[in-house]
Amino acid sequence: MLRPEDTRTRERKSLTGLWEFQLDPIGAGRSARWFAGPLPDAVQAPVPASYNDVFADATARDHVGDAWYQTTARVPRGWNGQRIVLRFDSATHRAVVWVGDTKVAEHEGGYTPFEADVTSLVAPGDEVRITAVVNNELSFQSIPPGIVEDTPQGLRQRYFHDFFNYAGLHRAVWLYATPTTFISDVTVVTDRDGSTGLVRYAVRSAGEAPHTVRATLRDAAGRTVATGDGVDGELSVGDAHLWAPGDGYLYQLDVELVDTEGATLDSYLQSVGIRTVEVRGTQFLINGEPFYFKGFAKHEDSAVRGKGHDDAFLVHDFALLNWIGANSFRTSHYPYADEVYDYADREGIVIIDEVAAVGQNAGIPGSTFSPETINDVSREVHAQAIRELVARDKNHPSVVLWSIANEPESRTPASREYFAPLFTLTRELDPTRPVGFANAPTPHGECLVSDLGDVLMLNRYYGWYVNTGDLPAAEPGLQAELEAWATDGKPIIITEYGADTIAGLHSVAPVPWTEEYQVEYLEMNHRVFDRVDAVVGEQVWNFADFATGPGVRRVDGNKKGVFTRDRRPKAAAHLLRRRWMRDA
Ligand code: BDP
Repeated sequence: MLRPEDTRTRERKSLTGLWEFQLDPIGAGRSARWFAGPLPDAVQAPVPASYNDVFADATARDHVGDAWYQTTARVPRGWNGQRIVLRFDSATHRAVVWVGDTKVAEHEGGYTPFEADVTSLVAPGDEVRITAVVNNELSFQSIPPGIVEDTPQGLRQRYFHDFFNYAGLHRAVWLYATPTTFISDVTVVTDRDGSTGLVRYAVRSAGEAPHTVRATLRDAAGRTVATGDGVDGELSVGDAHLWAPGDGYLYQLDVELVDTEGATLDSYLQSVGIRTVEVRGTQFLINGEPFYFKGFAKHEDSAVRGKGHDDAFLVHDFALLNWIGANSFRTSHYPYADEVYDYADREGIVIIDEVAAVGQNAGIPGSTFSPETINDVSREVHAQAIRELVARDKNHPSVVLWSIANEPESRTPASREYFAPLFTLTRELDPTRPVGFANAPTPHGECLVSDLGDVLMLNRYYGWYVNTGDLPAAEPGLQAELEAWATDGKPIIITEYGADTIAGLHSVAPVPWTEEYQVEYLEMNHRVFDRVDAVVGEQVWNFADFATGPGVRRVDGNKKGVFTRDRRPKAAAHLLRRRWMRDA
């Protein structure tokens, strides 16, 4: 699905700002047709933002069920004769949308966009009422999974992942216009032949007017470097400036639909980074060069906004990634806002892109994947989430690896049966990128899913959850495990390692939760990584402290951040900076 853009033939209008908002704890609104008029008892809420923390009460924070958003928007006068589309960049975890009294969209999954052609329902110059009911309930058939319990005190949401179940309209909402004959999709795959860059493109279109496709590739200075005709083709770029980690060089592909007279019907701009990705033996190669992942697993998380996208945090977080010498991060544990990938493309930051399949581990052996729990229906929801992830992110040069789950139960035949078709699907959707999943502490020899991946992504906590506070014992344990995995002959990326740390808590001896312990913990891990050749990356859990549900192991959230929630460095940040800047 293409992003809304302003081009010579397209225009978009952002609907961010304050919307009318109402919680619906008893689920009355759908049958009472709240979409058919102003919400009965609305307050205002910001879009984008999670609704949980913006109000000063527990009702919104702990809400389980439907929440209603409504706005009125004036359709731009100039959009006569155009195709008009309403797009939500995300609605967590699912939504139904009405324009006026008409239902226009229904979407499952909280982290990918959806849209509806509303041309027949709106008139340029007129005002329209847009209503969305957003639901945050998690079940065994949702991604991520959870269980809603009906208690005497009301509905309670349980889930198996370690971050707060923020919900709402976390990203932008758009009205946009395209011509009625329009470009519906663009796919770009890049390769290289010596110093020549190859850009293979495929364009899909819809609409009545007869047309052909013209493609013009321009370099960053705006000079045309290649042109092509036809719905698909291969463009050659002599002496190409490759996209590479730390060098986010982008070309622009100007795609046009051209009518029989040669006039432009529609135009869409797709940025292109020319690069290759390959797994060879235990190496992860970008442009044929061995790449070592240095960075973090992150979260979309900040005070007040929750998971609401914020450009200031985007730019600041990337500034900190640069400062610390990181070259990559994983979008743990769900696809992030589109803006994040655009910015990573231009900043030359590498992304492991993860679908929201986190917590597929009910903790009871044998119970996770079963007809009564995570079953065939769940797998189809999961498959659809992968389809939407790849469709949205396939053209980003920053994305080098798909992660199709985080820490699922992976030692039973049922888990293998569940995952095998999902690996196949991901490779069919995108044969150009490797696929993996983040393995929980399922040891080598017991994991029945890891061999399905192209890389081994390991989340390991020796010295924290294992050998707590005992780094001398943790070190050989970690080393022995990594050496065992290395015998598989695949690259190993340590996708999580970390220690909870209260900023400002100090001790002479390295005691868990102190800044000193986090430093020594990381140093111990690094010694081991450096001794195992197959390790091609280290991503610390986590970039910053983040909110979680309540728990006896969580003090105001998860404190494994190298930065605090407001992005101040802990001592560990300086250690990482020294290590990661060493060979920068
Ligand atoms: C890992 C999970 C991550 C948690 C982390 C932790 O992948 O989501 O937050 O552990 O416990 O198991 O801090």
